[in-house]
Amino acid sequence: MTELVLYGHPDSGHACKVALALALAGKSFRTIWVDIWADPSTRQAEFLRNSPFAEVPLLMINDKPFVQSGAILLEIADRFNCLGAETEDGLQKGREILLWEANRLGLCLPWLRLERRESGQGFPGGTVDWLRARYALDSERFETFLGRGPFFHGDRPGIGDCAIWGYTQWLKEAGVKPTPVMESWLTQMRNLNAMRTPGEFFPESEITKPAETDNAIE
Ligand SMILES: N[C@@H](CCC(=O)N[C@@H](CS)C(=O)NCC(=O)O)C(=O)O
Repeated sequence: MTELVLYGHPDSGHACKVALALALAGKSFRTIWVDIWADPSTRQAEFLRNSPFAEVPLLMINDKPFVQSGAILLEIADRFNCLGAETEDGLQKGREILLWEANRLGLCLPWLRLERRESGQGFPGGTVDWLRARYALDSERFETFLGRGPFFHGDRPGIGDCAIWGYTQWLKEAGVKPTPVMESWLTQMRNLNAMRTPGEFFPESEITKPAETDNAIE
């Protein structure tokens, strides 16, 4: 049996992407809450030993560390043959969405959310306009990528859906609006049996049981 330990925090969309993927894959995993708002040097020693930038998510698979949310999603899909990786086309689609998300929605949404959280402190003039302009284009392209849906991977969600969910779950907190197509995808995502709130995914050190759902792959 594979031992899975995920270090994360409920404010981290990157960590939520990985937690959702494990839940959809029907895997048992333990989560360890890391204080991402504290001085990095105060974080757990095992975490600091294994996460080179002291960032979440860190996924330990049988004691081997995996970092960078996109790379972790690909590892999960490939290792467990799930979430799109069951077919060549699905895996290719997953890779394309992951890299697009990291460069686009995964850039503008976390910063727009942080800007509101910090009431603009430390953000040079023009930053928000630039990020919002990027979001406007990203939300159009979201629709192109989604195609006929209902999920990015077709009838069932895959790693691409997990990646895009990471920060689109907080559009309101980022001060932007979803398009109608985004809204309907977000509703489908929220209704997945494996879905949990960030706080449910990352309570302090608790075993997160796999959801018994139609979405579970095994
Ligand atoms: N590119 C990384 C980004 C990870 C990241 O930015 N993690 C943030 C939380 S969302 C973090 O751990 N911040 C704490 C810090 O930098 O001290 C990924 O995709 O995993």
